[in-house]
Amino acid sequence: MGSYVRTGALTSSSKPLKHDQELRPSICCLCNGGCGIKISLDQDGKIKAVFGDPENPYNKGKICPKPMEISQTLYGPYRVRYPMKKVNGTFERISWDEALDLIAQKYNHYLKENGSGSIVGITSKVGGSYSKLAHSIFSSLTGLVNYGTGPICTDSEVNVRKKLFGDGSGTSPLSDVLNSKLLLIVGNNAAQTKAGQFHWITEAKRSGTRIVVIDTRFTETAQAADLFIQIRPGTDAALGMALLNYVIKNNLYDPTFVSEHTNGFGRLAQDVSSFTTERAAEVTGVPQNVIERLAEDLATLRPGMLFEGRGVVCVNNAGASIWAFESLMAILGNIGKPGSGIISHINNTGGISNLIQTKDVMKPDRKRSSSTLYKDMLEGDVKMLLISGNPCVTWPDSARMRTAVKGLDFVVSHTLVLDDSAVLADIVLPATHWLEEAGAQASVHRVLQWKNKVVDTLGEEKSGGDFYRLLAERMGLPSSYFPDSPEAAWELERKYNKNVAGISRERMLATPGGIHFPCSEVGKETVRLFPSGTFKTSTGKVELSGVSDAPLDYVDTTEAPGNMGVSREKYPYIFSTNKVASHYHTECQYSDWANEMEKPYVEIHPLTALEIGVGEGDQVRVETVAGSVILPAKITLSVPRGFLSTQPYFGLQSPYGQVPANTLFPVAADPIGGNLVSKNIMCNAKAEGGQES
Ligand SMILES: Nc1nc2c(c(=O)[nH]1)N[C@H]1C(S)=C(S)[C@@H](COP(=O)(O)OP(=O)(O)OC[C@H]3O[C@@H](n4cnc5c(=O)[nH]c(N)nc54)[C@H](O)[C@@H]3O)O[C@H]1N2
Ligand SMILES: Nc1nc2c(c(=O)[nH]1)N[C@H]1C(S)=C(S)[C@@H](COP(=O)(O)OP(=O)(O)OC[C@H]3O[C@@H](n4cnc5c(=O)[nH]c(N)nc54)[C@H](O)[C@@H]3O)O[C@H]1N2
Ligand code: SF4
Ligand SMILES: [Mo]
Repeated sequence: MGSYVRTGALTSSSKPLKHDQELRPSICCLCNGGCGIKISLDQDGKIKAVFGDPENPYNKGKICPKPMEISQTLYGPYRVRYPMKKVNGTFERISWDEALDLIAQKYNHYLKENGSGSIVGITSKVGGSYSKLAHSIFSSLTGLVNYGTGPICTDSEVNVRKKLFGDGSGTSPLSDVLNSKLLLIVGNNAAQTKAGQFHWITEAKRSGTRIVVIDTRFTETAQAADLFIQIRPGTDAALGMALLNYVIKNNLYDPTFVSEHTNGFGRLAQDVSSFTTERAAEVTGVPQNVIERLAEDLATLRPGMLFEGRGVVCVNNAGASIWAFESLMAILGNIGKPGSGIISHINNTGGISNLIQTKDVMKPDRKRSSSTLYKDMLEGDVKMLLISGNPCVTWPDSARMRTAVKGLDFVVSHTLVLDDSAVLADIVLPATHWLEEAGAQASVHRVLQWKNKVVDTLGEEKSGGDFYRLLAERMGLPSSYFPDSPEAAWELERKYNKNVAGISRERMLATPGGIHFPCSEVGKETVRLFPSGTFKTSTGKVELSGVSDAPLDYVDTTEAPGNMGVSREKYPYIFSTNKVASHYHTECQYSDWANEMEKPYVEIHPLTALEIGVGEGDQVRVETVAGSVILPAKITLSVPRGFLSTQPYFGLQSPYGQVPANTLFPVAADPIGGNLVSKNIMCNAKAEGGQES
């Protein structure tokens, strides 16, 4: 049996758990790791223990603590169990019928009076494949413009990759690292953020793959690497450009791949030509010989793979970093072959097309960027908001987001818990948890696995699949488009999304680990993209210079959006955010176990702590142009001097009553990729209640 975690504490009367056939198999849906889990229930049908599924070829019985922690979210006091309406500032229980009638009436009213653009969805956590499909049908019928996790998680990598390769997905499964000679991990702490799947990286290392980690912090992933490169915050593009320049100048690239499968090599070479390793060493703080050795290793240790994370994607110069590192992989010929390519957290299987007849499609009458959304909410252009996710904590400038949401005419939150965003809603609807909804789940291995429903709901929770269908019915929309079960939804998805047409539920269930997508018909799985060297760009080639009209260039983080024009005297430090193994965004903070392992704190270098006069555990006030938060200090040598980092997900409604860390981030977007910035902002730090720094 693999790892397991037991819900109740052991007592003297505890009997060993029976590992019998009553264990229910499912797939963990938290971090896109796709770990196989097995769940044992007590006589009330509640989760008693969660085991890693040893038969699952991807996690091989391993799991992290999070799937167990969420059992406390499921049954805890924060869980929303029935629909509620805010009356004079307090929530009152209402029926689903009343809630749906009211939402349908308001929706139709704003559609008619203010147009489809007056209604917006911030729906990053809409549910599993059943709910996602219903949400997408509903959006087509109503012209609803949604903001998913794109602006706060993946936009920059998707947009840059689309321009380079014609497809925004990662090209290769994580499991391919076993075929690789070198794995370059940039701004990604997989040991904590794909913990149940991290064994692929340690196994690869044992079998000879060289593991290189580039991070600003000495992370758990860095500790497992052959080489850790500690880089100054926000300078990755400079390193990537110097690696390109060195590889090109010394003819270390793959000339056949470049001539047959790429365009724009000459311009790329020109763009990076002044970026010597010497100059990059000055900018990044990485010694010149380390940069040159890395370039040589990348050239000799082929095939090689790249695994980027939020440390390069959610920053204000993300586009240039991703462009540099991914084109570096391309010119080395590290695409399409076993053990090569780009591993990504993204698990998008593509959308449906042609399901809705043209006469029923409503085109959105307005579109806005994620940055202009704030202004349009504050100025009254947006009237109504549908939330599933927690934007008042997870989007930048939390205070401004909160004010914007509060000021809207009508807000609906479909949610698991009464979080910082849900408390501001007019109507709160109870959502099913992923353990309460079946569906197909995609993972970092580019596979789809069928996730069984494991537990029944205890209240009146409904999935997004049911909610959007019922709402469409009430609104008088053609509701026959909607499937009425996860199984029916998947059949419909297969009919209208060719990427998954060959992947039936039965095949997923019969194949441990699931089926690689895209798979247009049985037997046509795609383990990694572009095996024939034909790309999805209009030319069929990698467009090395096609990412932007402007040349590939390095802009220092302190001069990029969000930090541009900010006084270095007033804000001398850099503030960032990072995830930790025991917490998953909003979902785990309601668990005592998670909180026992990790509480909010800010990592700070001993010399910086000395400079501002704080000791371990003392309160630190961090200030930026956007706002200020107070956090206890964790003094550690793992962060560079002048750099502070905290976990991003705690909110005022969490057990800590913590002002969200995103209060510190102004709304600023990476100009090339479009991601909103959630790392590397200039800040000041002081001892709270102590002397001025
Ligand atoms: N500063 C900073 N900000 C960040 C990050 C960072 O590193 N630093 N990380 C960013 C990243 S990578 C991401 S992905 C985002 C995450 O941002 P969000 O997606 O907004 O975050 P979550 O906290 O996961 O959203 C959880 C809420 O969704 C609801 N929910 C969960 N499951 C379901 C469901 O199945 N159905 C419905 N209807 N509701 C559900 C829960 O009730 C919960 O309150 O945050 C981003 N924000
Ligand atoms: N435990 C846990 N796991 C998760 C999640 C979670 O909330 N908790 N969320 C899931 C989601 S939605 C996502 S998107 C993934 C994200 O997974 P990761 O990308 O691993 O997440 P982060 O911790 O946000 O950022 C990774 C690293 O970037 C580093 N970093 C910050 N600034 C820079 C920089 O300028 N340069 C470089 N090179 N590094 C920098 C940070 O120190 C951090 O170690 O994790 C998923 N897994
Ligand atoms: S590593 Fe990710 S998928 Fe695996 S158990 Fe942990 S949260 Fe779930
Ligand atoms: Mo994310």
